Amino acid sequence: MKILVVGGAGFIGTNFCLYVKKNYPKHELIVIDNLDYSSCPKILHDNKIPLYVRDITNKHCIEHFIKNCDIAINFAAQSHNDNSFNNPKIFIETNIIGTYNLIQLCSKYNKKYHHISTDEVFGPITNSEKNHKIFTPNSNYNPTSPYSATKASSDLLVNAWIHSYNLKATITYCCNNYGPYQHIEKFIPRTITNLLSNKKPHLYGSGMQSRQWIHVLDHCAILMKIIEKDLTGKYTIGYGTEKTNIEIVKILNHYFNKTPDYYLQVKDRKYHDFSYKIDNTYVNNKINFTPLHVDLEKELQILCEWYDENRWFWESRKENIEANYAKYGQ
Ligand code: TDX
Repeated sequence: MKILVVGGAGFIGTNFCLYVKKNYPKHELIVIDNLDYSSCPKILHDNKIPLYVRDITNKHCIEHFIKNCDIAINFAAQSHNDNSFNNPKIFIETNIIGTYNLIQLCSKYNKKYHHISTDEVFGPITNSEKNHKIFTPNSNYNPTSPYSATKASSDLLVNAWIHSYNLKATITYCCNNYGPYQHIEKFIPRTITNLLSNKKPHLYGSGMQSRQWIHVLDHCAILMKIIEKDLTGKYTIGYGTEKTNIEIVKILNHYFNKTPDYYLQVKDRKYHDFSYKIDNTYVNNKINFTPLHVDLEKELQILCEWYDENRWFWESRKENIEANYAKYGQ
């Protein structure tokens, strides 16, 4: 199978390529990516995975790639909530127009399309709802940030193209991913690289918000099972371990021999979703899957070592990222 990995030089896309190359060597991988600030082409080059610099907002320059693949899997997105509050337009362009271009072309050439969505499209679960609310593929959409609104919009386009144009597509909604090659603007790598730089972690607001954390390679393994089984439909993926943000900071502080309260409480997000909870039943009924990376504390320790050993990946970016956060009091 010829798999077109759209946005394959970003965090999840890179891990997906490495996972497929190692575990499904019979498949051919081709990556298109616009190589924006969060991409890292080096890993693809080192692993001899073909990469073409293309932007999905330009339909003509991606047409050839869709025409010549068996399936396109779309990881390409502006994905950082904090950035979306300050510069929403680029989220609309990449996440909505980009998806529109991809599904138009997949319908035209009768190619299968997989859309990477997110738990955030369902909106927050509040503290009082925590024990009884859980998201399934049939849950209502209620996005609260410009980022999640653009992801929700793109999901709706995919859904409409399935009905209106017979697009053969799948959508997955996964919980928060962690693992190697994640850009250091995100919470876990930002916290680890702060600690590696002798700076305190920055905690937004109370730190009582929680996320379900899944290792990126478990997410990639599920995606490949969905692709291999040639499934259609929508699947929520929530095999992650739930932790509050303050719990994550305390775990990481412990590895760095810091006291649990070694953090800076900074300005909260403009709107900060309290938590999400994702159901696995639908995906479990279709695939046989046991996650491999279930011990979050052990995996976080391995990840700290990875960021320590791979300073080439982040050290030169760190100052700019932190200067940008400082502009907004975070
Ligand atoms: O320095 C920080 N301090 C902090 O307390 C940062 C960067 C974040 N946070 C908090 C905000 C969130 O509650 O940590 C939590 C996680 O933040 P992010 O890493 O920015 O992730 P989140 O907003 O939960 O969104 C992530 O999961 C869903 C991804 O970034 C999205 O792309 C994905 O769709």
